[in-house]
Amino acid sequence: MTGTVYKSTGSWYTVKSEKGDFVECRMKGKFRIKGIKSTNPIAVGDIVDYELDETSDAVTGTIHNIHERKNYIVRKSVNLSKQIHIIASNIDQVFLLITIDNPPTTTSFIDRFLVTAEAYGIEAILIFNKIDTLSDQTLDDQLYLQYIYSEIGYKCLRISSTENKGVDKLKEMMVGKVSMFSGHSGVGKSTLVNAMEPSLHLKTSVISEQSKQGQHTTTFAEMYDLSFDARIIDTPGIKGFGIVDMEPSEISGYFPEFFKLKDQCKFNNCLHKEEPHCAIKAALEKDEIAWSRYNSYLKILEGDDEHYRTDTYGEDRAASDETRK
Ligand SMILES: Nc1nc2c(ncn2[C@@H]2O[C@H](COP(=O)(O)OP(=O)(O)OP(=O)(O)O)[C@@H](O)[C@H]2O)c(=O)[nH]1
Ligand SMILES: [Mg+2]
Ligand SMILES: [Zn+2]
Repeated sequence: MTGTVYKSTGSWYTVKSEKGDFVECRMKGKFRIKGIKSTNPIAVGDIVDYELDETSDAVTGTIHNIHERKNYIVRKSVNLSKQIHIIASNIDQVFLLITIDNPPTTTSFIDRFLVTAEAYGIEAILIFNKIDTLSDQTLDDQLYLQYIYSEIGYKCLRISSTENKGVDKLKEMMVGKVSMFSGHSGVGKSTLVNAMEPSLHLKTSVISEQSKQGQHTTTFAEMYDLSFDARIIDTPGIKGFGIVDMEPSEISGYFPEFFKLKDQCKFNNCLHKEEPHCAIKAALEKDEIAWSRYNSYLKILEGDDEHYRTDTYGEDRAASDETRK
């Protein structure tokens, strides 16, 4: 039988069959997909072949094959530094939820996310959430960010999940597709899913007054069918996105506004650092490229990934426990 993985908790996978019922499945043995070293062999969104177990009273199944993934999005694993964690697969578009100060989302985080999505060929859309909370200052910051990213060509939405503003436009963009919500803990991913489909009652938590951080309320990625012919994958908050195995020369290709100019650099292997007659640096001086984007580029080039070391939450722990067995 064939089905789609809707939830994965490390050792059990909730699979939706083609008929529409849900079966709890385990994985047969230890099979790995060639070329991917991940802490989780099966991810939400995977299409799998499974058999129903004959022995158990409850209806359970065993997965024996994973269909080839159209795409997938990963981050570096915390505990096993060389490994990656597949957040979800077979997605049509990914929405990054951004809040300006509750919690703060940095441009470096946004840009790593966008580079990851570009590298995996998944359309990324930015959602500025909690627009109801903006002050004069943070409104300026929000509009400036929106300006930078729309100029590059990224679609941007302004939403208040709690006041239901901008939600209808988002729903329109989701019809007929599998979408994923991503962003830091506390930006309102689950709240936004609830705003679109109140009957789901997903668990949400207020962010800490003191640290201005979320509380990692959602601990496993999970897919939901929505009533308007759309599917959404809600994911746990993330501190950093893994830039996995990227050659230095490749990185600027994932910054669309750099990519457009790079043929004009004097050297065709220009890394846009100290090289003379660099079109990207010239554009930067003319304010045609944002400094924040250039700084993110340099950080990725240097392989600076301090973000990941402090990133811990349930999904990773469960997945690596499984790996150790
Ligand atoms: N004022 C305001 N508050 C919001 C909005 N969206 C979410 N919140 C609040 O932000 C807090 C965090 O929301 P969650 O939905 O739990 O955040 P999350 O992104 O799912 O967090 P994790 O599951 O931890 O990754 C809750 O108290 C929400 O009520 C919004 O648009 N405006
Ligand atoms: Mg959540
Ligand atoms: Zn250059």
